[in-house]
Amino acid sequence: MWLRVFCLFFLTITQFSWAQDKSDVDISDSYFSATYPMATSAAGYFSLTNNGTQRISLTTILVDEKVADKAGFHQTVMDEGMISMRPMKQLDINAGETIQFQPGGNHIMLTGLKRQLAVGDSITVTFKFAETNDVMQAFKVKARDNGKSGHHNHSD
Ligand SMILES: [Cu+2]
Repeated sequence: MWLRVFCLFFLTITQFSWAQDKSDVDISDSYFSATYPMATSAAGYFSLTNNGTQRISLTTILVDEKVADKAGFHQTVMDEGMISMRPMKQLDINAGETIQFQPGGNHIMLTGLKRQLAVGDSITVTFKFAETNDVMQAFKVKARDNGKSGHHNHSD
């Protein structure tokens, strides 16, 4: 009995480390736009490649609760000539596919922002997938690019 418990435990640990070392998810160019002192929301961008052989689904994005109440991912859509944002519930990424979150398009949205994001800060973001392990990624804070951000503040 004890032996069996031990074996199960060991197996779990091994699988976990294996998956962590060989993550099929590669995230790069990850950053948040710097915010003004009283801002209550912030937008972040990245590109993500699925190097695995299966389609994966991004379901949840998390940040430290000291940074913001809530993180999510949004789609920018044209709605009767108006640019608006829509929360996405999940995002499928095919095997070998790279998705890009960039200004004017899809973005990570922090709401209930609790501190200013200043240039040079680093914010850790956790990506959760339906099929594979969490991926933690450092996001740098970069100066906001006012000219082409096309991003509107939320009230929620
Ligand atoms: Cu948004």
